[in-house]
Amino acid sequence: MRLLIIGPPGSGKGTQALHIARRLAVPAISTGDIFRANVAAETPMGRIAREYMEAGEYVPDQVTNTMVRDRLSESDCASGFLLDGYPRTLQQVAELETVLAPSDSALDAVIELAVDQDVLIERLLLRARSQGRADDTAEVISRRQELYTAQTAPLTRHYADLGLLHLVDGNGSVEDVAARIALTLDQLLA
Ligand code: B4P
Repeated sequence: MRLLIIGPPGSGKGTQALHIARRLAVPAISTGDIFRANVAAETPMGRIAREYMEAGEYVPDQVTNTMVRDRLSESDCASGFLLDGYPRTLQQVAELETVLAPSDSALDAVIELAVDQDVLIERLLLRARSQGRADDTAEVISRRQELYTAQTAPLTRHYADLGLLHLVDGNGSVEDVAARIALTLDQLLA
């Protein structure tokens, strides 16, 4: 299966992506995680990504698209994948469609996590205290949310029009949300 998981910062994408990938035996590919690994290793890409991430801005499409294209060409993605945090812009949507077109491997589904605003903030501030991620300050969280609303939320309309979108309530515990996603996966696999 070829899946996307989409949702605002703090919606639990990365957390749930691991559950889904384990169940479907596909790689979970998080663009945020790949960028953070490159920032930590101080690669040329990491040096570019760092300034955008720390400001809560999106890393430029060209950089992100090249990275995802390379990752999807690896052999473990041949029979499926779960993309977490990509695409985030309409330009990335178009790029993903171009990447998948030659292999005739369209997406199977897009899972959107919907979470109340106060819950999102609470989770990210909690993570800021426990993990100290550079982009989890109140100011940067607010910018990330603003960008999500302006640039990423509109993508859900595109996937709804294609009949691919599955909206899941992302409020509640990790286990509650995982159980709701499992029901959606059951329907997709039936
Ligand atoms: P991401 O790493 O994708 O950051 P995120 O949106 O906060 O998602 P994340 O997966 O970390 O958090 P989650 O909601 O699972 O991106 C970081 C940055 O990278 C972006 O701002 C951007 O600069 C750059 N970037 C990434 N992809 C890009 C792209 N395609 N184009 C351009 N730039 C890109 O979880 C948040 C917290 O909530 C966690 O601590 C988790 O433990 C907790 N949590 C989750 N579910 C919970 C639950 N049910 N109950 C309680 N806590 C829960």
